[in-house]
Parts: sequence; structure tokens; C-alpha cells
Amino acid sequence: MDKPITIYGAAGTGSVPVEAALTLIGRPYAVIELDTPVATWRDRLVSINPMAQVPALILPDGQLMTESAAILIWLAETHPGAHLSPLAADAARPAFLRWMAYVSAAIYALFWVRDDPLRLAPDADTAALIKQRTAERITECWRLMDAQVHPGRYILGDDLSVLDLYVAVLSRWGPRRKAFYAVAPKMTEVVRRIDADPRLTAFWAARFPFKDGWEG
Ligand SMILES: N[C@@H](CCC(=O)N[C@@H](CS)C(=O)NCC(=O)O)C(=O)O
Repeated sequence: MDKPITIYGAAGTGSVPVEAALTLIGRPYAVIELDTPVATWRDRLVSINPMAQVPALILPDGQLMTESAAILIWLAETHPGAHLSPLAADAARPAFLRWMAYVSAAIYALFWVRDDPLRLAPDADTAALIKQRTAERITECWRLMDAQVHPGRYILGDDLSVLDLYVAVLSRWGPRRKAFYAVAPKMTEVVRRIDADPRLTAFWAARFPFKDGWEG
């Protein structure tokens, strides 16, 4: 039996796809919930993760692991029985790695800016402009991805992978799902399938509920 993983996380954040993957794998994990405003996270997290971000995992051997895409890839490859990624020699592996890195680098990274534009902007007007321009950039990145993937039931074909969990969660962040549906018709079917996966019903209700108006 695998030893538990400790996850510093928070509902609705980047820890959610990691927790979803562990739920599908059936591996025990414990969440230390960052349930106070994000502005307080630095003090609580910096001694754990110098970047003061979630997800931050403490693995059973005590080492810290951060970076959601790396965590998801690693979880999939260390639990091959769960079939959550193409294997190394699989023809779908290059696309899997490509899109995992793309979602992390081109899309997720913009949320450091969006979540508090005043980290970069000198005033509220500039902050509002940054918020609008990053929303446009995220939408464009989803559009470009959708134009280049060939989904079956899931993004890489007919097998669910951690990429599907990653896209399903990140596409719920600003500019949110309606904007995503408008530019990503192929992946729309996939994220709706992930939203409705019966193995995750209780998980979504607890960690990222579909509240009224959640699609934007
Ligand atoms: N590159 C990191 C980004 C993690 C990240 O930005 N997490 C957000 C929550 S979704 C966070 O902790 N924000 C607080 C901050 O950056 O100050 C990853 O992929 O895990």
C-alpha cells in the first residue's frame, strides 16, 4: 500500500487536478487546506514551498514536489495501473507531454499575474487592462490548442489522462467556461465528460462545486 502524500492545497485551485488524479488512482492523501485569503498564504507556506504556492506536495520520503504539470505526469507514471497517461513509447506520449507543458506554461502561468495584477501594474486602471488582456491571451491559447488536438472521448483519444483533469479545472478559471466553450468546441465535450464523471461527483462537490453561474 502506498504511503499517504500530503498536499498543501485549496478548493478551486491548482491542487484540485492533483487531488482528482489521486482520487482516480485511489491513493491516500491528506490535504492541508489553505482556507484563508491568498494574501495570507505567503506566511503560511513559505517555509514549506519557497514560492509560497499551492499545490505543494510532501512526498512520503519527505521531499517537496511543486509544479502541477510535473506532479500530474509523475503521478500518472508511478501508478501505471490507473492508466492516466500514455506510456513512454506510446504514439500519444509526445502530444501528452506537449500539452501538459503548454497548459502549465502558456495558461497557468498567467494566473500569477491575473490573481493580483497590482503585483505588476502601477494603478487600478492598468490592473484592469492586464486582467482583460490576460483573459484574451488565455482564450487565444485555448483556441490554438483546440485547433490542434484530435479528441475522442478525451483530449488524446479514448483514454482519460491527467491532461483532461488539468484542462477541466483550468478552463473553469477566468475567463471561465463560457469563454472556453466559445473557442474550444472539441475540448468542450471532453471537459463536460470530466465534470460528469461519476467517480468524481463527490470530489467536485467538495473541492470545486458547480455553483449557480459557475460557467461565467
Ligand atoms: N507553476 C505552479 C503555479 C502554482 C500557482 O500559481 N498556484 C496558485 C494557486 S492556483 C497560488 O498558489 N497562488 C498564490 C501566489 O502565487 O501567490 C504550478 O503549476 O503548480
